[in-house]
Amino acid sequence: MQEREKILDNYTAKVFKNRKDHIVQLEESGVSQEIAANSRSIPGMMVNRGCCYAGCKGVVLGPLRDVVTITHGPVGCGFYSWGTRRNKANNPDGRNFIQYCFTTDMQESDIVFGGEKKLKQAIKEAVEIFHPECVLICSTCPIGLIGDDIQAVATWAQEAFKIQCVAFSCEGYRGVSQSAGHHIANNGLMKHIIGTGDALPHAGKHTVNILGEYNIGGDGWETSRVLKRIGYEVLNVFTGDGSYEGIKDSHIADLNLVMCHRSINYIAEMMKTKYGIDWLKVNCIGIQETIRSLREMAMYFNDPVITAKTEEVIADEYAAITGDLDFYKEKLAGKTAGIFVGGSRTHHYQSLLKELGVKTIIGGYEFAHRDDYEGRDVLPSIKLDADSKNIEEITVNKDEAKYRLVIDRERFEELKDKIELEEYKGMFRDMDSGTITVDDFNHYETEKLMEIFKPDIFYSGIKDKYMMVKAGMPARQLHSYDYSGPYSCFQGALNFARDSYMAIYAPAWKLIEAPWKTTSTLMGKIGGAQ
Ligand code: CFM
Repeated sequence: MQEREKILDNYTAKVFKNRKDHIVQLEESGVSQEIAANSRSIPGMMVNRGCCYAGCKGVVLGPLRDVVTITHGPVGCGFYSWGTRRNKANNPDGRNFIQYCFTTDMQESDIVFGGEKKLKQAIKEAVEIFHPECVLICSTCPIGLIGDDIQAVATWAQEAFKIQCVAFSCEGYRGVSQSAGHHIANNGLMKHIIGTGDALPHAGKHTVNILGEYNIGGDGWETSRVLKRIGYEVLNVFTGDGSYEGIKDSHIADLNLVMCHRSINYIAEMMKTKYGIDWLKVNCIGIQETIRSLREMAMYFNDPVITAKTEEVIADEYAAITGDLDFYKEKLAGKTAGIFVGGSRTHHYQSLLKELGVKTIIGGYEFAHRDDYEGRDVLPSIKLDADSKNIEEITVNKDEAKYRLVIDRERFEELKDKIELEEYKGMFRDMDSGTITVDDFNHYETEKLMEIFKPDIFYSGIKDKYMMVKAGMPARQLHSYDYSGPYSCFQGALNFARDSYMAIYAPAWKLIEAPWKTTSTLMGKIGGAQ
């Protein structure tokens, strides 16, 4: 029996029918296969997904440091999205509001009589105390159910306080996962904030935005440091350590770099249509992938000074880590890994692991779409279901005054064949035959895979991490990096190698044995005799 069948074997006919298309065992290395994705989880199954509100408020909007983001809903939603994602932010002008939790704390009576008054009061208080330039409102499930008009409240607040106020109808149930919330946040930022500034392009400089980089554990800072060394001007990071003031002028960038395709490809596409900005799919996790990304950027700009500096910085950054890295490579060679994360990282980390000599044998995403697995060329063939249609698709048009092409279209076409310009090839093409990929993985499947494959280390999330650890398997969190990081670029690769080494070689693993391995867990007598 193939490993895939072993996992599916225990399911009832109904569950089998649903799950079989979400589990793919690759037949051929480097070749994509079809997978079912972005559909409803089966009720009752312990999955690892978050909700739409989590994707909007927690992932995309939350890291903006100079806006007050108010959670309109019961206090729990605000509380659980407060500081649990390690999107670090600086405090350059004293305006870093992300350490605060702003919520309307809806009570039973507010649910019965409506919460608009309370929301207005919350905005008033936030404006009086913090004086933000912009207030964002994110609604939670009950708000959609009782029908509070948050859009009207936003319009009221703009007039009452002469600030910008944008409301996001990102109720938790809207969509099948946090992915819906990414889309809603992308739409709102595009409609109301991006491009509203009046800055002019910085002539003579190569300016870039980094999209889909949330500065977890300082990744965005490390990537920006390397880019600045080469001579790029990093205009905005979306949205890790990002700012409202900054992204208003993000339309003047020469190139958008897309790190997490899943959460932000909408903005990349819309900025292309509206302002003419090309986007390049980069991956700053792993040494070879970082080098590829930097070289492709240099090819795009085609400036001899930048090209030379790119090689110089690559050589220098690499030389600074090789000695230590060799030690970890030696220790990690031949190990195997499983990676289960959200919608991008399972792909991003495979190249780094390969460089360290670690083979990824199991992969999984919580909420990726088919294009993240199979590549963007499947986009036209993805049928929208009722859940996807529930999310607004906005159309943007060319902004005649701000539209600007940095390179001529002939060169663009030529480059498109050579580099990942406006292209994402997806995760499957970088995986080996026999590898198992699970979409919307649940606890049972994770446990079963562990049992079958027994990887040396598991890179996971918080829900599944302790399940591994209790079974005596080293696990590292790839969402929050377990208080470590950065993991991006060269120095980051070294940090990751060190953390992986420490996890696998921790002496604790030799001292523990799961109790069920040595003692019987079932006691009793057969035959009824006492
Ligand atoms: Fe993109 Fe992310 Fe991810 Fe994501 Fe996330 Fe995250 Fe993630 Mo946790 S935006 S899809 S919704 S890379 S919070 S920074 S680690 S699941 S793989």
